[in-house]
Order: sequence, then C-alpha cells, then structure tokens
Amino acid sequence: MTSEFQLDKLDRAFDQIDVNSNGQIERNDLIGLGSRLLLGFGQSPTSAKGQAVLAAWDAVWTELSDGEDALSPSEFRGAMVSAFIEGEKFDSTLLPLAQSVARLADTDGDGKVSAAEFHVMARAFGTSAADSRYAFSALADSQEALTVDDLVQALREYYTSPDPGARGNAVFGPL
Ligand SMILES: [Ca+2]
Ligand SMILES: [Ca+2]
Repeated sequence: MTSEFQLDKLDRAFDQIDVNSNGQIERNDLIGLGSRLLLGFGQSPTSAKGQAVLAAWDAVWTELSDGEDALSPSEFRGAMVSAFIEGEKFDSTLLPLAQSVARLADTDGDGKVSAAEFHVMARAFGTSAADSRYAFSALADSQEALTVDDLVQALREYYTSPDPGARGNAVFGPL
C-alpha cells in the first residue's frame, strides 16, 4: 500500500522533473534536468560522469514511459509507484541514477559531497537556496560533508520510504 505521504513526495517530484512546466513529463524534461546537472558541475555530456548521468535519466524514462510520449501527473505517480514503491525496479533503474548524480556532485572524487557541491546539485533540481541549506543540515547532521552513500540513501528514502521520520525526506527541502 502506498501512503498519501509517499504520493505527496511523488507529486513534488513531478513538479521538479517537469522542467518545461507544461504539466506533463516527457523525455526532454528528464534530459533537461540531466543537462542542468551537468552544466551546474561543468561536466560535458561526453565525459564519463556526464554520460553516466544522461544514460541513467534515459533508463528511468524508458522504465516510466512504457512507450508513451508523455506522462500526466497521475500517470507519473502510477508509474513511479509500480516501478519503485510496489515494484522492485529501484536497484536496477533509480539507484544508478542516484549514484551517477551523487558521483557527479562529488567533484573531487573523495567520496564526499560538500555543502557547496550539494547546493549546486539542489539548484539544478530547482530547489531554492534556503531549502537547499535546510536539506543539507538535515542530512549532514552537523558533519561538514555527506558521503556519496548518504546522498544515495537520502534519494532512496525520498522516492520510496513510507516513514515520515526518514532523514532522506528532507533531500529537496522541508516537506
Ligand atoms: Ca514537461
Ligand atoms: Ca567531494
């Protein structure tokens, strides 16, 4: 059973992913979000990190769209729930995306994402500066940096966890 709390998080994700704000999610929205991330971190689409991010967004689109050109909010919800909450596609599809984004954000490759790196990532997702600061302090719990694994775990919790107390719920700001 998927809770209202989980659906609310998915609805927020819809608005975030609908980059061209036309009320539907298309492949170009996902590629646009991926491109914004690459631009934020100054990575070219042909670099190893860049290719990983774009390929991961594309795989997510293939999973969610099921051959459709566009997804309405309710179709997006349904596809996210059946793939990642009630289904078991997280590890094969959304996990590689979370990992590729976290590795992109770890610009110096030390396995940690600093506050500055986190804020660049958050801005690409359309998160305000204030929400990004809130998110980083909620996730980092007074550490100076998040590990790549912490960030991946936070993204997993955001997209899948029914627990209102899960720390990862804060990854895009206060709910
Ligand atoms: Ca759109
Ligand atoms: Ca780093």
